[in-house]
Amino acid sequence: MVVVASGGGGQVPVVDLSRKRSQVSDLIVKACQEYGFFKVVNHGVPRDIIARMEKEGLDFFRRPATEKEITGSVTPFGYGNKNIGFNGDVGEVEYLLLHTNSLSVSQASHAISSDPSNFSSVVNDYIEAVRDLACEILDLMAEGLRVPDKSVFSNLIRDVDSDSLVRLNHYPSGSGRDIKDHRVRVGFGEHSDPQILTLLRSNGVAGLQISVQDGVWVPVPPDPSSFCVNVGDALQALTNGRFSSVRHRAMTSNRTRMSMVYFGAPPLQAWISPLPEMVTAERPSLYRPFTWAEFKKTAYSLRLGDSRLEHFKTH
Ligand code: GA4
Repeated sequence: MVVVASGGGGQVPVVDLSRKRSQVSDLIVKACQEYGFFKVVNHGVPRDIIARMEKEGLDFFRRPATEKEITGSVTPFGYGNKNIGFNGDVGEVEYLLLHTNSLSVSQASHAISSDPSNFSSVVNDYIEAVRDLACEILDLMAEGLRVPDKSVFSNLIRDVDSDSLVRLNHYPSGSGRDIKDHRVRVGFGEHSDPQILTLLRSNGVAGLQISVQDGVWVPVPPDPSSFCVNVGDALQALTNGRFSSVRHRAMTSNRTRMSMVYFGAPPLQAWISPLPEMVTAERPSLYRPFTWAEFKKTAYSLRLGDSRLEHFKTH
């Protein structure tokens, strides 16, 4: 693992997926234990698939506000502006949030694009490519953790009923006045992702920050050729706390940033509980079993920055 110094003096782990498999899996486990976050390079997602998805996103956000608002009618998925979740969280961000199942993508594409069949095929290609990458990373994690069934994590997000999402976040550049005002510079406030694994790709504009310890924010240097990988709450529970879901946030700047984020999630009815191999007499189960549906319901009843796993602790 190469640890790269970031602009702000902090460091983020970088994993080169073209290296020897056993080394890669050990480095991934180390990064997930220490940070819950790493960057992958040489990930194999074709550049044209990323570029086509980026173009669809930019074309959409460039449209007049009134046209974009109409897309909001595909609720709970569709266009959002500033409002995040349903409990009063706001940020300097507009976004498109889509479920990854192909029926959902196809339905949304009619509201989002003037060429729905092209939009669907671009989005489906992107989803398939990042899902494959997420599954590969999850298999490497299982191998590094020496879990006998190396597909134990990836099976959850490969399931046809997986509740995975894809999100395009567009952070407009702030005006000079905004930049001096710290309160309006938060694009997407501090939180952890509820799902299993998140893969984020952004354009070459800085903004993403990860929390390495309470109150210490490390900027992640922008790198459009890599993917950022976040451990989500569900993976923290599955690993009985060996991996920690990373708290992160996005800040705006004087340049427009767009990120494309895939959230790998289990099916709604799937049970999440610490894997037996992760539970020992010295390290008893930290979390009670819960279904993904139950966890999601809790997540949506709380604020963005709240800790959701707290509600599922055994003691
Ligand atoms: C954070 C990760 C994903 O973007 C998301 C977000 C969701 C939303 O924007 O609707 C949530 C947020 C996210 C966590 C807590 C709840 C749900 C907003 C919110 C206050 C789509 C997700 O799955 O959880």
